[in-house]
Amino acid sequence: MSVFYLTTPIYYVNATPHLGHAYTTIVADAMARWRRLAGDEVWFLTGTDEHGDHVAQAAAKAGVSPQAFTDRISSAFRETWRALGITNDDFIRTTEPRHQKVVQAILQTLRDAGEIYLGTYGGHYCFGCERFYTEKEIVDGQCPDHRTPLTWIEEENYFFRMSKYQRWLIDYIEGHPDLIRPERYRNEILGFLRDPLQDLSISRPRTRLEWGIPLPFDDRYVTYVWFDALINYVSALGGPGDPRFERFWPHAQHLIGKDILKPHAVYWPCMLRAYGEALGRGDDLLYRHLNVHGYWGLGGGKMSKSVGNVVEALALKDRYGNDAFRYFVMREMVFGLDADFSEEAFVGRLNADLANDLGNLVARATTLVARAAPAEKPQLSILSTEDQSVRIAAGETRHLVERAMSEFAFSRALGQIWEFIAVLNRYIDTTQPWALAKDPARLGKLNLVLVTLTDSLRFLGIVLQPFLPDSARRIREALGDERAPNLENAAVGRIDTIPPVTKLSGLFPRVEDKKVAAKTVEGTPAAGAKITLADFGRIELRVAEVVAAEPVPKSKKLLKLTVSLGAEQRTLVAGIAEHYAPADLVGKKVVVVANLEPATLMGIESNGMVLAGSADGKLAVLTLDRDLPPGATVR
Ligand code: ME8
Repeated sequence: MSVFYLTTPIYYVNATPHLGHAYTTIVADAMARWRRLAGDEVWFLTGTDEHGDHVAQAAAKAGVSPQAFTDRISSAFRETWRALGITNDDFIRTTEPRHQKVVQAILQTLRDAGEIYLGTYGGHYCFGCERFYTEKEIVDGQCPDHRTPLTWIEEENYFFRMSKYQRWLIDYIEGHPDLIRPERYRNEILGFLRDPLQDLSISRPRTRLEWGIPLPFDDRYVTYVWFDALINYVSALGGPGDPRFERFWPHAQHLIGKDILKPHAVYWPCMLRAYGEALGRGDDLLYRHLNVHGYWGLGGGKMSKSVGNVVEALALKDRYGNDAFRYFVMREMVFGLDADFSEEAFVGRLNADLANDLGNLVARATTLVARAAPAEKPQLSILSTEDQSVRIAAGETRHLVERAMSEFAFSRALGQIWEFIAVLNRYIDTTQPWALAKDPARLGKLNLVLVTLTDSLRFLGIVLQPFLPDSARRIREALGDERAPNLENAAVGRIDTIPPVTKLSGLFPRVEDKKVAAKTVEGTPAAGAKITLADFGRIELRVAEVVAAEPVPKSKKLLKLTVSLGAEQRTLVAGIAEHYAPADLVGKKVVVVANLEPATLMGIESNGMVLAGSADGKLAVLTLDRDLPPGATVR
């Protein structure tokens, strides 16, 4: 057993929770659950960052006091995490006395050690970012982030002697290759550290900002919000000397988005080093790992809080369920890289991976086992090669998932579990238990298949728990598996009897594409309403020749088509797989909408739409009744 301390960023309370916050918190939750499953002693912290200009301004705008405002938004975060089934052990707010006490103690220690001095600073300040920008960082005289004019501010402030740690920090990062991971972010920080590091201004005059933690040695100032916020990771454990701190801090791992890499990879290690030195603990206070993920975009654009749809994206959890939401975000984003969120991609995965692969497997397997109710005990000594290979695949899956999780590679971990699900679906197809059941001479064989399936579902009910907690629990319940889920039990080959099993179907109901389609075509006229010729003229219809066609993996309905429009070739995804074999389409001249916005379906970008008519379940693609060259206009 090992000890594990995991934190998320503490989120600003100037806006309500959205997809980005939810992603970080969900992966942190999956990781915390995974480590608990492995028997580790886990402490999982999240919380809210409540001081600073951002929040003071948002409260003023809302016409309420900062405290009332932060109380309200902080509760919204708590509520959202509760609704998402997040299993954090603590929730810290930076306005709590337990936090303020530790911040002030650290400030005093650093001041006494000569690490903090009073100096003058003049610079270009962005109120949105709450920071000064160097000449080099400014873009067209504006804040590179907000694209708003900067304000020149000159004032006396307290500074932390961060510059003196530059050499040490470079050496430390180089000596600890997995301190910052994935590697791209480590390289980014080492690149940044090639330029001279400045001292860090850690105070704000109260004349400008009241809403903060007063400096213990000069109450004309409050603490700079980043200096205050980073300390939450320590204050939530009570600070040095507290038994909880001494137990968990040596195993601290932070999880953040790439937007806040610099404070976590530069300011924070320097602060910890300075504090460690002042306490005579040297490098002992450094965190173990900084795990950095990429950014979610919406429909190819950058996601921003000012755009309401980031909040809407999170609302999809209510429409499709928590497990589906958790699955989608963890599977779709490769940890460390950026990803794009769309409802179409969400529904695509829900139907293909959850309803088809997992849902069907569970329904088929539980139906077979529940129906068979075998009286005889399976003879495990005569396992076939197929039965054996399922056991081996389970062992490998566990091993590969463990490896992926140790690297925070959530998407890869899920990919491995889904490969095992595919093995099981194939196992059912090959062994055909329904046929074995009809042949009294082969009941022994049937029992082996059933015990293998039951055991495999027990395995899935455990390894899926961190990712799909509700569904995993339902699987374990259907199998009457009352053991506490833990990785030790996650193996196939542990049971030699078939327990009574309850049929479990509809774990993930399919979402009819129509529902999504209905949503995405909002704004189009109702059926029967008239449109003008100009309306029709906005649609660019062209003749296209199909040059290649292939099925889209894991989709029953979709075909990937490569079409020629004369001067250019395009990829289209068409929902016609149930009506046409790919080979029948190649060489056909069809009609496509050529100016449709691109859409990503099952990970493939579709640039256009093939016209087809349908009636009574029959579908026909529109073709030409005499030849025209590809690219010809249709009107
Ligand atoms: O920065 N994609 O708080 P914050 C992925 N209070 N993750 C995203 C995201 C996106 N588009 N948008 C936000 C702060 N996040 C400070 C942190 S920590 C001591 C202080 C997630 O409310 C991601 O985890 O702006 C990012 O790092 C965090 O929300 C920023 O949250």
